[in-house]
Amino acid sequence: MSEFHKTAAECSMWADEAGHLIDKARRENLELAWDRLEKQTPQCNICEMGLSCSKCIMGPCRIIPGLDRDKGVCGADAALTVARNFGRFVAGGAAAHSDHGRDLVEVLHEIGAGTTSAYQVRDEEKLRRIAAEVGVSSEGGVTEVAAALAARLGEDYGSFSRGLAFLPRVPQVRRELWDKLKITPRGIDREPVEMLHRTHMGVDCDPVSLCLHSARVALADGWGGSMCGTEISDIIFGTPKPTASRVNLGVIKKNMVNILVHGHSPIVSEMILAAAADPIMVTAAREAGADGINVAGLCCTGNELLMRRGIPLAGNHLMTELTIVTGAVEAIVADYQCIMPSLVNLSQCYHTKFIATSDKARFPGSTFLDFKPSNARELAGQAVAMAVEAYKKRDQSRVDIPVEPVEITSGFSNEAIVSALGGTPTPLIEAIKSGAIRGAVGIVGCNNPKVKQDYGHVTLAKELIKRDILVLVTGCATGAMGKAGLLMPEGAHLAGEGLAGVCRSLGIPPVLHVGSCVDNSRIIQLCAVLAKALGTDISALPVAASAPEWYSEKAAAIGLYAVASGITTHLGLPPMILGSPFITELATSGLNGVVGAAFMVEPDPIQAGAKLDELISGKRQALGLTA
Ligand code: MSK
Repeated sequence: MSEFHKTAAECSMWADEAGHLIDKARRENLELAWDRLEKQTPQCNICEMGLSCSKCIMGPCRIIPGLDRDKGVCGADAALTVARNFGRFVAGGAAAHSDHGRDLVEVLHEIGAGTTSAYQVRDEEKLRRIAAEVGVSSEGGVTEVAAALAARLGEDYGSFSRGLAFLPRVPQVRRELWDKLKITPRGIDREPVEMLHRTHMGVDCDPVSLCLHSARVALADGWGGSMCGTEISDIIFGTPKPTASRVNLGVIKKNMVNILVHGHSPIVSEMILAAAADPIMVTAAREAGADGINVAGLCCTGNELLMRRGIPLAGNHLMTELTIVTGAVEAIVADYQCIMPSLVNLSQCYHTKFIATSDKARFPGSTFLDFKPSNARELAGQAVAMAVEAYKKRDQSRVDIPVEPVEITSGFSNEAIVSALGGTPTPLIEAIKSGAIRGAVGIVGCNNPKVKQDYGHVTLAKELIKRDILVLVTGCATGAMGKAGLLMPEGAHLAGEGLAGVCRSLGIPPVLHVGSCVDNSRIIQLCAVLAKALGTDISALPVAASAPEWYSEKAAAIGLYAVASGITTHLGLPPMILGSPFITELATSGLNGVVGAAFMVEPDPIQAGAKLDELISGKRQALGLTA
């Protein structure tokens, strides 16, 4: 167990509000993720190394090199077993992001077909711009263009796409490399399905071939499914602009009906937000004794509402259970991904309604509302009405909201960043050339109860900005950065002189919130824009990515599409590959010679900051810039 492993007791040393509510849960005999982790510890070392296989019933097999068990029943050795397991892990993440993206394409299709009135195109300029970019007609009525764009992006989900619509965004030199390596993604759905095929017993038995296909799967996510999710969400719900908001448990209000939206897709959460503003609902809430209705976000659907609407963020992945423990949450409305099944039982210990809304994410014991674009408005009204009813059953003596909210700024889409720079990326390029901004790191992703909550994110960000390295943040790292004051322009006092000067002149924070986990596509797109402007490949840029507290298959897919795009990626915890020295070496070093980037595993965020600084210095020098 590393020194960064965090027990429930240690949690209170780091995040006061978390520790406070963990203590409350103890008094109320409630079990949380940290408790379950302790019960699971020590965890299976063979699984942790990626050396167990349960993909057929000749097994399950445990590969233990050196103990005369160096092969499974089928003959697969450590390298093949690790490669198969990692391939499926990445495919799970890519499938999740891409299926999310498909849901947005389908809503755009319904807008085009005129079969939904709940959703409209809010950013017509972006609709027409993206349509023109991907080669469909941008002329004509909005519904006509929406239908054509949905049809074009829908093609990318099949096997016979003419080539992913967003691939021309990738610098030519990188596309040629992918073609040479045979890892250019051919279809968003095709690559994860092919991974399931390849990892069936007796198909692809070459660990290198499987690793290359893992990269292709991840690229289909980053430049395909996730990019569709981001771009279509912007078209339907609006492209984010800098907006003020608040973060932490303090955004839950004692005298309000509190509705927390949880999951990833803005399709449901945007409707809940609209329904909560309905004067009839607000009157009902007042009649129930509340001052009104308060909507706040959790995890990435929270990031979606935060970016576009300035809706406050109550917490990230590890805070979701604790929001219920405040005793002041009337409803959690969930769509999919990163929603702990434990939330249903926990909500039953309070007056909280847990409302599931996606047919593909069912939660036994919850209330299920089968959201579709055709009924979204009506069902959102039902969900809000349930929350109002729940308020009447709230036990005010159990309410405990231990903190006041912290102010943040959000909404830094690529369009917003370029607009802040005067309409062109040139000032950013000049700042990088001059060394005022020495480079940039995208800090992405989750929390994990094995890691001190928020510590990895915040410590690494501080290490980077003090070295004049701009940080872009997505997903659950956002809450951590916000609580630490790094999402406000005033946070620039923690930055080096160069970055602080840029922040002051533009009025921006040293850490820019760029969205949810699908919105890591914004970061790779921005890197592609910079690389093209400099006439180079992405791998030459002084940039990196980091997931200091990651836990999910999606984070693995993000990390791998970043690496395959040429962006070295730091991980605070190793993936389950250490059982194969060959695969471990390939991931952490060998890939440099293949795609010009690799994974860097470093649990200590201070050390990670120093290593990323060294990487960025090297890239700068190779470009002929001062280190
Ligand atoms: S929600 S994937 S815990 S960022 Fe996107 Fe947060 Fe990670 Fe889920």
